[in-house]
Amino acid sequence: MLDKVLIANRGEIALRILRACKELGIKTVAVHSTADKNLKHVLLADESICIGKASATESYLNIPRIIAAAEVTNSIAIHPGYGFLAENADFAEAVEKSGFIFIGPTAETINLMGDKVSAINAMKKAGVPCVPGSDGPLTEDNERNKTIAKRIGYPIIVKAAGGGGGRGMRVVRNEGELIKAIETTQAEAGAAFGNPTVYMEKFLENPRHVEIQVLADGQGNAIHLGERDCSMQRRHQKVVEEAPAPGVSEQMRNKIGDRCRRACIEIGYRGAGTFEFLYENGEFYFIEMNTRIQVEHPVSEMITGVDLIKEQLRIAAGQPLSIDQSQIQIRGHAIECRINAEDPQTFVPSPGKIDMFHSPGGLGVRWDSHIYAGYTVPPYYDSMIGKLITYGESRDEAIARMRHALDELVIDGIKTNIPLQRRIMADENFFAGGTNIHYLEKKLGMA
Ligand code: MV4
Repeated sequence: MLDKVLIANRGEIALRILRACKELGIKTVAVHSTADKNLKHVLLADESICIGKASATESYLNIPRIIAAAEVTNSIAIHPGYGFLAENADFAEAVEKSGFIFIGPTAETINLMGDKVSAINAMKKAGVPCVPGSDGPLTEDNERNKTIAKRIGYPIIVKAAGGGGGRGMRVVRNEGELIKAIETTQAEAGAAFGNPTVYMEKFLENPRHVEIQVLADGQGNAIHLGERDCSMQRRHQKVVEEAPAPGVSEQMRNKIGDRCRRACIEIGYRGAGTFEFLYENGEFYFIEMNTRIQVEHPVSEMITGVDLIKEQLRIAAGQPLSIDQSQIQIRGHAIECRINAEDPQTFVPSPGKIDMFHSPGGLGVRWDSHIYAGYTVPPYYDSMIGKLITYGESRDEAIARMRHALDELVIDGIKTNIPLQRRIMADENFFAGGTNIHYLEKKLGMA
């Protein structure tokens, strides 16, 4: 096993990684900004190092400082968590070049998936179903672009190859808007990502966001852990996630899961990963792959019993996968509500001191959070302060447990989105299951 792991992140995921390390007998190093010296995982880690000022660019995004911290602590490996440097190929490369293990895929794989055009090409080649599209970058040839759009059929969507996660996209509903839209998206993409490359896809009007979790050891073995439905979102920020996805049959799961599993083997994928799909009329359409552990990984853990962070650590230590696909059984249902320090009406962040805190509990209730009474939520980072996850034998049982767990959860002193989560858990359409990516914004009167 790895002797010592440096955790290059903060908040709940840093604590989640620390707990997995402790279970495996791995020593832990916390790196933190000046604003984060009182983080729970910093206090629990074997060693901790302040790496810079509060601003993320000076600390959690500061590659030389993080590598220097790994050097002075004799760390073996670096876990990037999610966000920050987790999908930064230059970081993965710098980590490996400095003689440490990057807990994730190779820099080459991160680059392949970071470019959405090359990611789609790789997946299409590996037999993963994709959205009908341009099958490559658009060129200066406007007649060619019009022909591609006509073949696909309007509406189409122009996307930046360097984008992803909702940045750099434009819907086009007829040929008259096409050329202008391509040029604008190219210009924006060049400025935002330093890469003006754009591509085209059929625009799906009312899809759900369903993603497949995978684990691969880079030694020829890969498994899938079923799907998650992440359709309950606002402005590309997920609010509620669940597993399995309502309405996805075991047969469909096995079919799409097997395609993802095989694709991992074909591209030599290593680590935890997620295949993002749009799901419409019972069909899966690949859009992007995430090469990191994701915020919503706990719902997959709850329905499979697999500890995804421990698996990441074992894979990084060079161990082959300890489980094969036949040992993965989907059982029950899990829901995750993201708890944010924000105004539940305006969504404006609400940092500050938590003066009272009561955590929920009981059978099937999991609370992944670093907060405590007396903790001050800093204003510099993401507003997510915890994740409430409930498990039940059925979806109804998981929802019932979530409703009561939200009632038990008390966070006073700052505003939180707990009232919004209670509204969602009381929503009849959420209860019915299978709402699409536009549902929450419509409910909130945004769309
Ligand atoms: C799409 C789409 C419809 N059709 N692609 C937004 C985030 C990025 N990961 C991909 N996105 C979309 N791609 C086609 N061909 C609609 C979206 C989309 C979306 C996707 C997932 C979750 C929330 C979303 C919200 C708006 C648009």
